[in-house]
Amino acid sequence: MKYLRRLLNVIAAGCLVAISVNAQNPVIRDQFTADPTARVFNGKVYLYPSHDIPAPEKYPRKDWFCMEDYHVFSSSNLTDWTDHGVIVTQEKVKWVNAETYSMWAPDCIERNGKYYFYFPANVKSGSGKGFGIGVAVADKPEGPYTPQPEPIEGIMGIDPCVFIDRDGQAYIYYSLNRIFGAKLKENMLELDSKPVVLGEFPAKGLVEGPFLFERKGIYYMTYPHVENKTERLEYAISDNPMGHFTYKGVIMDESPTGCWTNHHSMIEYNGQWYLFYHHNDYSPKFDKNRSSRIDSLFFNEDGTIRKVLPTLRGVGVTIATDKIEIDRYSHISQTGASIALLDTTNTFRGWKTRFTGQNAWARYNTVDFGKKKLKTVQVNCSSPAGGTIQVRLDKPDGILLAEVKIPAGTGWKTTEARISKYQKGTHNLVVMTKDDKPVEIDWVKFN
Ligand code: FUB
Repeated sequence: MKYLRRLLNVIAAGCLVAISVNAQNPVIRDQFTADPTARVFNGKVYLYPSHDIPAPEKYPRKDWFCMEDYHVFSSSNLTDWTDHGVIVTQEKVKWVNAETYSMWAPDCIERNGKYYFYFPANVKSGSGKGFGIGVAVADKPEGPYTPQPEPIEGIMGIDPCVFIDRDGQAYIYYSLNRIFGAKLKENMLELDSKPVVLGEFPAKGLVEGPFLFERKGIYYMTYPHVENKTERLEYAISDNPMGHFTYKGVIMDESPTGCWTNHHSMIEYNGQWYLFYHHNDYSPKFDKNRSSRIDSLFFNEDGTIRKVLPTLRGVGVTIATDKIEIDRYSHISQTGASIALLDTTNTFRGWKTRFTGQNAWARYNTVDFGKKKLKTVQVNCSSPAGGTIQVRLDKPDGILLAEVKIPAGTGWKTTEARISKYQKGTHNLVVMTKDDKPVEIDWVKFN
């Protein structure tokens, strides 16, 4: 029996490694992934999110966060993500109170070829209400990770962020309503200074999820903060990793749809900066089940950060011969175009684009049409009255690639049409209605 269970585990782990999940936003599409910390290791991007799950029967707090383990994902193009499976689970960490499902926002950092994964969780001893921060160590970014037997001594708090300065000094930041900072010893497992409150951050409106990075000699302390109703992302800068920090502004406004938390990280990858953050895309009615998103981040000449507008399109290049989900649009027409979930009972099935008027359009940026001539386009759609869709390049009045007459009827059908004019290279794709017959589209694909 034991052998059989072990065999099944091995097979399950193998399956996880093989799963490659598509972008765009949200980037991980088969499970909830909150609090995304991204790191670049060995030329690849590794994503260490926390893992929201629907509350199991034995967990009484149905209206609260519920998290029992962590996965790690990797990508070299920010578009295709590989799930490396579970790296740390509450059941296997001695000091964690596994009744609380409290494996909150983590971080990971490399030092001297070892990878240190930091995670907060409710400790077993004491009142059972306090959070400690644990460390698990691995030889590779994707693990296997071995948790330390005890949390870091001297810290009670959540949302660790670890930073190694150019001089080799490591720092840990975390929060407990305020932001704390301390030095870490070379072993990355123990404090090298007493944690202090970085007092320049707001004392009102929960401040959590600190993320510190350095760029061109400026230390950026970035953090979610509730100024009005929900968390927005703000930042402050300093010439020292322990401050004093000067407030500079808002990086991302409060969620337009009311997701209470936002938690983020930033990386530079292949010369471009990216903001990783979360939103309750797959759980519109319960904002404790969140999903990771990515959008590009830009700096002004003076080092200040430009505000990021959250998008559904996200980042990365989409290959024309893949299924292009235009519901993750870059822009849509002001009237006649919208999106909806494909299946409200299984939100992970994703979304569809709805067109309800003539000349309604959705533009999906950065599609790579490759070097070879593509001959046909397929549209997976449904149109009770049989509408006609135009597929164009770059803009609504751009080159007409194909016209697709959709047969009248209910249910999803894939209709194919020949491409009349074709251009190679990377373009924006526009899908639009020729008439006013309602059409729903799941995906578009070139062959
Ligand atoms: O995911 C649980 C908690 O919600 C995180 O630790 C916070 O940053 C917030 O995102």
